[in-house]
Amino acid sequence: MSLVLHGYHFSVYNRIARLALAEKGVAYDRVEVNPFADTPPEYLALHPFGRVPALVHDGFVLYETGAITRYIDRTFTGPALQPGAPRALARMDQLIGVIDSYGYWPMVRQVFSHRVFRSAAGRPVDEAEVAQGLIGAAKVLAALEALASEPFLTGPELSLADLHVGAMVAYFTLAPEGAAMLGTYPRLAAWWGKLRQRASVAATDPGLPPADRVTKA
Ligand SMILES: N[C@@H](CCC(=O)N[C@@H](CS)C(=O)NCC(=O)O)C(=O)O
Repeated sequence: MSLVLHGYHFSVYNRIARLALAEKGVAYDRVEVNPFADTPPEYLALHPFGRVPALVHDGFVLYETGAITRYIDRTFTGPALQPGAPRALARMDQLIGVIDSYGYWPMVRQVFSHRVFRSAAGRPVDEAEVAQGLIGAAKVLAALEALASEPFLTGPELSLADLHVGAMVAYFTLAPEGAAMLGTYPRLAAWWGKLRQRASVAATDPGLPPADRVTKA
């Protein structure tokens, strides 16, 4: 069996796919692709939009992280990462949709990228982007707080929603303003306090770039 995840080390979406593979206990190979640099034509043949990640399983090519994680869950043995009950499953899909559509940009590309990643890489930080990101993030966290179950976002068991939202929250809370904001949402703060202790979260931690690297997250 051949299973290869093509992705960028610092990509939050790449981490989501890695979290799903780690939680299922699946072994795989990785190919590093930086979508912010010159994307090689071989990669564009896998992903016409040039984003990461893409998964190749015995010749079957799949891109879009939500499709990848659902495929991983359905294909491999290990704990189920999607609830069976229709409403819990709908909530999982909704939470993933909310964080993709409304959370990724303000939480990751504005707050994390500028406050944390750029500053670690020694690149200029745009304070207006951080400020705008925090406004957008507050609306997203309020929505997630209202939708979240306990102890996991969709109920008693870990689901793909925890991994999808968790990867974004991991980056967001590396910014001091992000950590402070999450702390004002008790349900999310308690959820993240437990989720962050999982072995999969530690195993997929991308760290931060060294100061002289010119890269984007
Ligand atoms: N809808 C895509 C989004 C993936 C995505 O945006 N990945 C980022 C890295 S975190 C990327 O490739 N960005 C490159 C760019 O914006 O040009 C998915 O779910 O996989």
